[in-house]
Amino acid sequence: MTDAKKIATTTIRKKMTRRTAELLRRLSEIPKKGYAFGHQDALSYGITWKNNGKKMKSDVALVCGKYPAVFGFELGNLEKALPNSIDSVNFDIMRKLIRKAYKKGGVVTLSWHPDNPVSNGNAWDITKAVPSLLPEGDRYDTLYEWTKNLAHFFRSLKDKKGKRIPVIFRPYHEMNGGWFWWGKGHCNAQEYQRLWRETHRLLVREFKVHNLLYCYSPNLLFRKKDYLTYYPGDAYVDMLGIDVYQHLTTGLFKRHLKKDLRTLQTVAKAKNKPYALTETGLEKVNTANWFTKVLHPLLKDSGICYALVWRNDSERHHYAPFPGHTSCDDFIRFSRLEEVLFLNDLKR
Ligand code: BMA
Repeated sequence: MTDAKKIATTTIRKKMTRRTAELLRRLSEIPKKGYAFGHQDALSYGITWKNNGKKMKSDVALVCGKYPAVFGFELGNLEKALPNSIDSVNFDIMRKLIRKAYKKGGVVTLSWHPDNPVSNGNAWDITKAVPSLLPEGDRYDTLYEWTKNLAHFFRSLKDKKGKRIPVIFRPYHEMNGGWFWWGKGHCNAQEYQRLWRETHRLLVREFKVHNLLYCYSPNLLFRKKDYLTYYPGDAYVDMLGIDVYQHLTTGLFKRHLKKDLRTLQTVAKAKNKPYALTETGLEKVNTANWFTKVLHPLLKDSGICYALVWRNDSERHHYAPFPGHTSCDDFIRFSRLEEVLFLNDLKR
């Protein structure tokens, strides 16, 4: 690392708000007690309801009486300054829910599925785009505008006293898969890293956003050495993650997750950064005792700070139980396990 870069890095770290540094410390300390349970869009909607932002509500809480400790929110569409996310959550309501989650001691993590800046299709439109977003590219102005719109939202996340709420930002995820425009096959590792660093630079330097922790999260790996292929560098990443879903058999999921969690642990320990299972789940949760017999045994000694299951969109697309679901009893048992931390277990 050149001296100039070293100085730049130190400056960036120093600007992090006190609360953001505190969030980083909290995340590092969670594994001493267990791991936190997270749910994507937990507060925004459930299978039969939608939140207007006035009160906390969650399918998970309706089932087991406890709120998740980690709350996922999705930012897709915010880059275009649209009023609602790609999953139909109004951003003003989202802001209110983030405030409530933080006030109660919860951890907030933000995913982002931005549209394809070249084709105007969605995040899954794999028209080549990354090179054109880079400073020398012909769509750099789009990256600038989009990042500005995100920054505006991040800066608006404030508690009652006007202090900025710290959140985890997990952009350009699952880059080692080929399904997103920023993923494998649609840009090379160097272009990806430059996109990440430029986004980071714009947020920190240009738009003065200092309440974010940056999380790097590839999808399921094939080889251990693949974890860092797209890694933008220690100065641009605060925590490490991995997304591993059960798409096929339980046996395969167990084998894959076990291996990947070990990789994650090794890399994160060497880098001294907290790490998490940033997305997981079995769609529809239709395996008996999945939470207590499949997921938990894999996670309990993994050292992760949290595991987040994906969203409860509909009867066909959900990852957490809801009242009446066949996995409710198992989930209640899961929620009572000492090592599984819910909102009340995370003291700030
Ligand atoms: C995917 C699905 C989509 C959703 C996207 C972003 O896994 O749940 O329906 O739009 O995540 O949240």
